[in-house]
Amino acid sequence: MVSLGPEGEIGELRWRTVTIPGGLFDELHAIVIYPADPAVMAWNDGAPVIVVAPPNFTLDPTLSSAPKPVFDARYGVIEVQPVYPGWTVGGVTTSGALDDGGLNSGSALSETIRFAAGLVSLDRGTTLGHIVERPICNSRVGLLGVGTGGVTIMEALAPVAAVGVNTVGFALFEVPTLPQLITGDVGTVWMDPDPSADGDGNGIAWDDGRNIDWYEGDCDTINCALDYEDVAWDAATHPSDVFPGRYEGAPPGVLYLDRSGSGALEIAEGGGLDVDADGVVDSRDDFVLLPHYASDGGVYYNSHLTRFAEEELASWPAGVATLAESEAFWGTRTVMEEGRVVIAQYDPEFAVVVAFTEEDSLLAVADRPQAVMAHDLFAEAGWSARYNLRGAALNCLVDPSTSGGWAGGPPRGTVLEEGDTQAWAIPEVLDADAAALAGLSLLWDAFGAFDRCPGAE
Ligand SMILES: [Ca+2]
Ligand SMILES: [Ca+2]
Ligand SMILES: [Ca+2]
Ligand SMILES: [Ca+2]
Repeated sequence: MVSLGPEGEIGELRWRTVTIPGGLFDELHAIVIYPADPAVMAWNDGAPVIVVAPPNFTLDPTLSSAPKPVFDARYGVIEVQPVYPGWTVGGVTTSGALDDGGLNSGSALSETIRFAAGLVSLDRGTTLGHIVERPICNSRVGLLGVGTGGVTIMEALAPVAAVGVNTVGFALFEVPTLPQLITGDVGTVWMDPDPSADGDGNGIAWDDGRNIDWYEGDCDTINCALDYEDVAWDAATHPSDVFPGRYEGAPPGVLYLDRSGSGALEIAEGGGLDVDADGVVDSRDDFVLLPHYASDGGVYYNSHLTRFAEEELASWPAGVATLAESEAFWGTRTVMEEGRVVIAQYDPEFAVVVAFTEEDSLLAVADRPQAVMAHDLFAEAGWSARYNLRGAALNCLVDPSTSGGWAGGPPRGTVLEEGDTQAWAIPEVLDADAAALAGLSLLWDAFGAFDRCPGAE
């Protein structure tokens, strides 16, 4: 087996694909991304290693020729990404079918962590250190979950304790923590009739597509108490009729809340939910609920909604997963369920960072139940959890003129109410680097101040 595959450059970064032996896969690949200049390191002793779990519920074909790095070269981090089963990234394809963030994706990530932490060598004894040609500190690696990649981190850590002990912990960046949040039942940012205008006058321009039935405190660690009572099925409408340009390959038919009480689904002219064109999806506009359209053709609404719908609908729509099928699909695809398994397995030595920017990348709810529930899950287990960035790490890494004067997240251990989260959000000026900064804050919590900032704590 040949260990090293295609390589390339992106700006001041180099990347290289590797083949990881063993595991469940006939062929398992990962991508190593590192600064071209070996002198760029966060610590003098060696470069830290972060395994990044990119979002993976839906195949991203734009990665087929080159990976998408999270860490800019100037941070001096060695970044390792798995190539999930069925994915092609940087010209290499991991064997197996796409599994939409399921256990096989978790297994690919788990093997990638083992490689990054030096527990698995490649062909001819090649290690990560050989590939990047500089000293590295990888006896314990950081993990960074981006979006649904955070779900996969839990799936990677839950089954095998031997993997997790080689991590310092994980940063979860804008992770939808429950199936109802992955499917966007609280409303998504792209449902907003006008992302630049504040339709409901609450001071936030991007939240006007939220489900008007969501209230602060509605989500616990199992479900969000959304009102699905008016749920109905429209067999003829295609999801792309409602949301032009999205879900074009999906089968027809949508579940919706008949808020107008008309007995039929009304959508806005040209698409969208704002039928009365007042700039907000409100209590008079029907609300379309979305499933996960799986790679295997399955249509999986979250189990909480499916249970409601099975009781309300006179007949079950063909092609839509039943409650039993929905529960089987969503079983491990939740941070909150798998997170409890992870907590039960490991010593409370992991650091946890729960990060979010001013404008969420998915959910139209500025109170961020997803972040609060993730933080509290680990903090209540006695783990060292923080929101967003350590101020000192921010000041070390980012020129104050580009951070808009933002001072960082709240001190480690701070408990936030949902209504307080927006005030502590990473500002939009840092948006492009926010996930990387969350990962770097995790490293700082685990290993101490970066050598490039002497005297900082
Ligand atoms: Ca708006
Ligand atoms: Ca608003
Ligand atoms: Ca209606
Ligand atoms: Ca409206």
